[in-house]
Amino acid sequence: MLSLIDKFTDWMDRLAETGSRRVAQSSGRRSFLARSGAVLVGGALLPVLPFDRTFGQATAWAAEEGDASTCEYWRYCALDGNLCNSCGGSLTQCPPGSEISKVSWVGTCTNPMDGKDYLVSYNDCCGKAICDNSPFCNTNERERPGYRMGLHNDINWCMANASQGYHCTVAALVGLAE
Ligand code: ABN
Repeated sequence: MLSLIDKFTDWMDRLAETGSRRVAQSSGRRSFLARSGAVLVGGALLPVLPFDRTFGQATAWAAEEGDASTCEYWRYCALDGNLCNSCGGSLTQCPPGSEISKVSWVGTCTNPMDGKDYLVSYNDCCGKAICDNSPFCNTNERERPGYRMGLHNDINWCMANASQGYHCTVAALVGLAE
């Protein structure tokens, strides 16, 4: 008597056989070989193709130096707010209990390590009382007065969140400024 495993392997065999017969019937030997060749060559080339391997980790391509708990840190060049880094969060992550703002202010800062300009997104962390455990930074490079609305950053970016209380600000790299 056939065991369950034997039955299963029989079924798999039949499935594979039917599949191969169908492929063989619907295509000539040449086109079958050409297609298999293309699949093999494609598979071998895939790992050497030049695609972004950082998977969104901006710091992988920007050399870093400096102390991210002080206002002098290079990414904070256009910041107006408290540093989440000193409030239980990090340079890019809101402290527990607060949530990232839906809108942000984007500044352009020069990285002293490579001399290149980077776009930095300043997002406020919302829904918690202001964090007074951090220095208040008001560097504001390239910021303009309130009547130039799009260039003004003295704004609570929690305005579009359900809970609009301002807690602190994070600074994530967006990309190279061209
Ligand atoms: N973007 C920081 C902030 C929050 C409240 C008021 C002014 C600035």
